Amino acid sequence: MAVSNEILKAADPALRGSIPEVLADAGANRFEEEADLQFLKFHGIYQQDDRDLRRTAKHWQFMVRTRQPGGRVPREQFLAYARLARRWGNETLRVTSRQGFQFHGVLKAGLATTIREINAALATTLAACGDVARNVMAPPTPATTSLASEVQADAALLSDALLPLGTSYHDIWVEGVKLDLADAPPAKPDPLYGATYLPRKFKTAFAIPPNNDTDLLSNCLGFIAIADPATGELAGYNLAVGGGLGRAHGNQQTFPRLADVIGFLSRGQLVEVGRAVLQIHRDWGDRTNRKHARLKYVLEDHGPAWFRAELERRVGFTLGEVRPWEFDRQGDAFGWHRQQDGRWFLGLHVTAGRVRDDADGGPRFLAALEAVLGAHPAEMRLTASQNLLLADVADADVESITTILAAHGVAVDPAAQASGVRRLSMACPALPTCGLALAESERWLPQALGVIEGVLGEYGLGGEDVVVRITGCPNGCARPYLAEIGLVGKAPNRYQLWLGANFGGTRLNRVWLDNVRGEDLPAALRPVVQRFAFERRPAERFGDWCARVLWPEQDATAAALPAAA
Ligand code: SRM
Ligand code: SF4
Repeated sequence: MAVSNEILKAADPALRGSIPEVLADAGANRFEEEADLQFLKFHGIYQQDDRDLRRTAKHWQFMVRTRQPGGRVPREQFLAYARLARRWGNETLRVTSRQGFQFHGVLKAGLATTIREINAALATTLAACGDVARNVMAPPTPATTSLASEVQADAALLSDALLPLGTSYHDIWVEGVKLDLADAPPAKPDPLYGATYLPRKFKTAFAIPPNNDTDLLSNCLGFIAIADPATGELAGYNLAVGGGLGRAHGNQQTFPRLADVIGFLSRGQLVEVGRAVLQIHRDWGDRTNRKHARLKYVLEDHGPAWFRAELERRVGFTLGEVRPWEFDRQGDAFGWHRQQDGRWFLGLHVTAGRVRDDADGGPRFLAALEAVLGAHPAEMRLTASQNLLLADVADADVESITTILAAHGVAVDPAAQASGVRRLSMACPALPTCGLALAESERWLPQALGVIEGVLGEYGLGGEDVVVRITGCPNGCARPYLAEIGLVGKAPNRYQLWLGANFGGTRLNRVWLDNVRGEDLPAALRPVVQRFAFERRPAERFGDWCARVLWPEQDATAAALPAAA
């Protein structure tokens, strides 16, 4: 039996519901119809309430998510976002784990203006959420290899090619509220998605080996850039399909899964292959059970060989065999670096992605970025690890930017920005905005990292880089299952402790302890950190040691690379 989301989409393929009327009703502070709440997601909007204030009354507000292919945010766009966050949001902008921005705390009175002005800044929130292809991720670091700009261009091309066209987004948010629905164009099935869109969300990423800075294998669709060994030019991509991390506590039918790498394609085949993979999800995804509806379960149920044959049948050509590739690292570049074109870029760590002005005398990050981009031509780029870069900076501007940042309490030297553990960390928003949060995440992150650094320090591992990621529930929005230490919320102040993913993002971690109270985290970590300190091989990372020693039945080396189909 189709689940209710399927019935709602089928009944109104334009995804309009009564959104225009509720928007026009100044007396309404929220949407009440289930159809509206679901359709808003396709428009990049979530209705939320402030969970800190729930005991008194529900304080309705909205989260708005932008779509930034490859994490690119032109200067004028950022300045518009900052103005909107100050005027209509909670005066923060949040860099997401998929290289987008989120506004939190937007009241209904400001919702239409916020979305209209985001579009006026030549950005969109369309398809930032919902059962469609989400923001396409790509390595944001400017030209550290000759492939970087071509991969960025391909990500933008594919992002456009995967956008839904048939929704009422532009009618409602860009052209203005239409009250007379009789005037609205008749709903036509979307040319790519059909009438009922996808069974579930669909995620795409690019990466350039050996740096897996987009956690490529956790995506439904992934393109691993392959350079021609003779020329160094971009030859094409290895195709990865069927990754995904979301799971539910106590439901063994749900699990994190890494993508299978099933073939090689040329750049010219990119759009056709991308659209065909999306349509396999559309046609084969399980529409009867949203917990089993992601593309990863199609791969799990039918296997990579079946998938490749189905894909080749649809596109009418054969994929090449998988070319050699290896991911051995992740992470962003911090501090000032030269670009290949001679200009500069600056990598800045943002704790849990939250760009804000600290009210207690800490860094005024939002104001700093407004001042820098107000005065200097530079492009902002968001990273998949919730950090940001300022790119394309001229020689002459480096000193002035450094000075402006310092005046706002923002350091540029990597070590002064944050410790290695902190720079690699991520946390999802969780409380108070996320309606699905079971435990704190973003707000607990600084304290939890302090605890972890303290335990590392006790065993002489003070300078050790360990990837720590926290989420407030098992959905896995900060990709905790690809962390060396993952903490996954179970209940208030209670977390599962996952250990043992690798630094290249090619091996998932496993549950080590199921129910750790926040204050018991040091005691939970000490035994493993102590053994690691004494037993590690030279230069062995914490995650690799955990996989080798805690789960000896699993061959950590073999598991590190997904098999070709
Ligand atoms: Fe997520 C739902 C935040 C990346 C898996 N995610 C949500 C919602 C919208 C909660 C809800 O449904 O009510 C969260 C909004 C919280 C808030 O207050 O802002 C939310 N997800 C986020 C962000 C902002 C987390 C972050 O720390 O940055 C990320 C936005 C990315 C973007 O710009 O598009 C975000 N979410 C992810 C990722 C990581 C990724 O995609 O690389 C995952 C795991 C990968 C995956 O999809 O498998 C992820 N989010 C989920 C799931 C579980 C999906 C599943 O297959 O089970 C949900 C719940 C759902 O869809 O039902 C969810
Ligand atoms: Fe919310 Fe869970 Fe995602 Fe965190 S992981 S933002 S708690 S859905």
